[in-house]
Parts: sequence; structure tokens; C-alpha cells
Amino acid sequence: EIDIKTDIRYSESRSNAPTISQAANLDLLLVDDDPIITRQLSKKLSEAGYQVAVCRDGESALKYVIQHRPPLLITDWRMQPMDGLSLCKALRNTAFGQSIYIIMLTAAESEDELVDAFDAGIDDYVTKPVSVRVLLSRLRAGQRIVLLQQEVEKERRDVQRYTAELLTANRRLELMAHTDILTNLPNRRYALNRLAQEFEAGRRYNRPLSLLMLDLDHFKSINDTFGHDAGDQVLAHIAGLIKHAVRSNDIACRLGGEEFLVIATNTDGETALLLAERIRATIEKKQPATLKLTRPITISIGVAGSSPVLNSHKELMRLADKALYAVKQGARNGINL
Ligand code: GH3
Ligand code: MG
Ligand code: MG
Ligand code: MG
Repeated sequence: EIDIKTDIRYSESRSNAPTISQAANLDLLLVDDDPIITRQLSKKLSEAGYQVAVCRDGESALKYVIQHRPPLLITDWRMQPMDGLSLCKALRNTAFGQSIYIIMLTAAESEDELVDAFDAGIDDYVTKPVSVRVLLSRLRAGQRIVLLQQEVEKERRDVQRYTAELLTANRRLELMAHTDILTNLPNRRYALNRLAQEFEAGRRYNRPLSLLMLDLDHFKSINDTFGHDAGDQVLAHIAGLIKHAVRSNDIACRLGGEEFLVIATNTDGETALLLAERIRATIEKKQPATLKLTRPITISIGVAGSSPVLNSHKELMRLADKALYAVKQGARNGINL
């Protein structure tokens, strides 16, 4: 056993205590105002495998911990301007300072001092003169807690990430179940649910609601002439035009086949008729560039506005359907209320 002129005692290990160098490699902050102690101790701690940083007082230690979040802290008690006790209290008052494992170096083992130190938040203490062997063994004990904590923290983060992934997966599934894959518009299932909701909301808040039922004219001949794939492309093209023509609070959906539905919330029949005409004119004007059409692609639109006599959204659907039928009976490429 060698005694150096400072507070530190060294002794050779008699036991086969596990060397922590394999397990350690943990960041450790050493806080002491005595440069001889920090020099000697940090050398021994580094040899044991810790990544050692040194501060000279509580204030700079606090700054260091905020920045680097070391899991282990060894601090002296008496320092200027901020002593070890104040440092512990300050750390335990912060969220990030909860998990740091604190060993205090104390001059004496007085009952009052120990109670003060533990109440301030230390986890363990080592008396001066410091036995390096004892300090290292106490660090090993602390390390078990640190590693456990890190494991719990990692698990918590895993659960968080997993939950987030599940939520996004759920949202994606929900979106898929509501979306038509050819046109990316909401599908029939969504359209009918949403219409029922909007019908009820419109009635409750006494807001007008209109419905546009759209059906492409002679679409069968597009398929017959250019093939089903070309027909699909035309459907996607038309869907884009409809989506662009409607306002942001109108809900454009694909009911199926070459039939679309626009739910126009807060819109009376007359206004919906203007919207329908805008859609019809847009489709007539913006023909798909890729096909050599003999006759332009056009659409017929039936419009229905809600009124107090209607009992359900299905009646509104039927009215729009009727209006559409009337257009189809005529020259097509038109609108009807
Ligand atoms: P009308 O003016 O009376 O509406 O004539 P139409 O040919 O459009 O009417 P009809 O309902 O008889 O035919 C609709 C056609 O739309 C039948 C089918 O070939 C085509 N169609 C339906 N769904 C799809 C689809 O997903 N892709 C393609 N390419 N064609 C479809
Ligand atoms: Mg001191
Ligand atoms: Mg049809
Ligand atoms: Mg049709």
C-alpha cells in the first residue's frame, strides 16, 4: 500500500474482482478543486476503462452535465463557488439530472453530513483519503444501476418507436381502405360514410348540402376502341380534373367504374349547379393528349340539393341519380338539378 502526499491511497487488488474495463467505457465526470487529486484519480479511472472528464467546481460541472449527460459523477464536497452538495441538489432538480449516478467524496463520515448528502441526492459516498480500490468497486455497483437504467430507457424508446410505427401502419391501412387505387380519390365506402355524416351535420347545423353525381358519356366505347388500360388512364385523368375543379371543402370521390360523386358541403343547389358546370366544361376542354379520339370525352352530371323534406342521405343520392338519368336521356354532356 502506497501513500502519496495527496488524499489518495493506492493498493493492489487482492481479489479477482472483475475488471470493469470490459463493461465500463462509460462517461464519468470527476469534480474536485484539487488538481493533484483529479490528476491521480482520473488516471486510475481511465485505466479502469472510464471516459473521464474533469471539472473544478459545481458550476462548471453543471454546465458539463447539461451538455454531455455523463451517466456517472464523482464529486468533491467542498468547492468554490458551488460546492458538491449544491451541485447534487441542482442536478436532482432537473429532468436529465435524475438518472446520473452520483458518488460523493467526503472528508468525514459524520452522521449529519451523510444525511445531508443523501438528502441532497447522492447515491453513494467514499471517504477521503480515497481508496482507489473501494472507489472502483463502488463504481461497479453504480454501473449496474446505470446499465439497468439505460436498458429501461432503451426499452421505453423501443416501445415508443414501435407504437409510432403501429399508429402510422394503422393510418396507412385506414387510408388504403378508403382510397381508390386507380384514381387516388376516396372510394365508394368512404363516399357513402362521409355523405351520411355530412347529411346529419348539415341538418343539425342547418347548413345546405349538395350532391353531384357524375358519369362519363359513352365510356364503354373508349374501352372498346383503345383498350381497358387506356380506359383506366382516362379515368385517372378525369379524376384529376374533377379534383382540381372542386373547392377544398368539396369531397370528390370515385363511386366505381366511370362514376364519381362530389359532396359539396355548405352549398345550396344553385351554387352546386355552377360547380357542376365548371367540372363539365373543364372535362370537355381538357381532353387527354395521348388518345386520338374521334369524339371528345364528356361527362353528365346530376345535381341534388338537400331540403328539409329529405329524410336521409339516400334520398339525396336518389335525387342526384334521377337528375343524372335525365341528362343521359338527353344529349349527355350536360348538367341537371
Ligand atoms: P353512358 O353515356 O350511358 O354512361 O355510356 P357508358 O358506356 O359510359 O355507360 P355504361 O355504364 O354502360 O358503361 C360503363 C363502362 O365503363 C363499362 C365499362 O367498360 C367501363 N368501366 C367501368 N369501370 C371501369 C374501369 O375501372 N376501368 C375501365 N377501363 N373501364 C371501366
Ligand atoms: Mg475540496
Ligand atoms: Mg355508368
Ligand atoms: Mg357512363
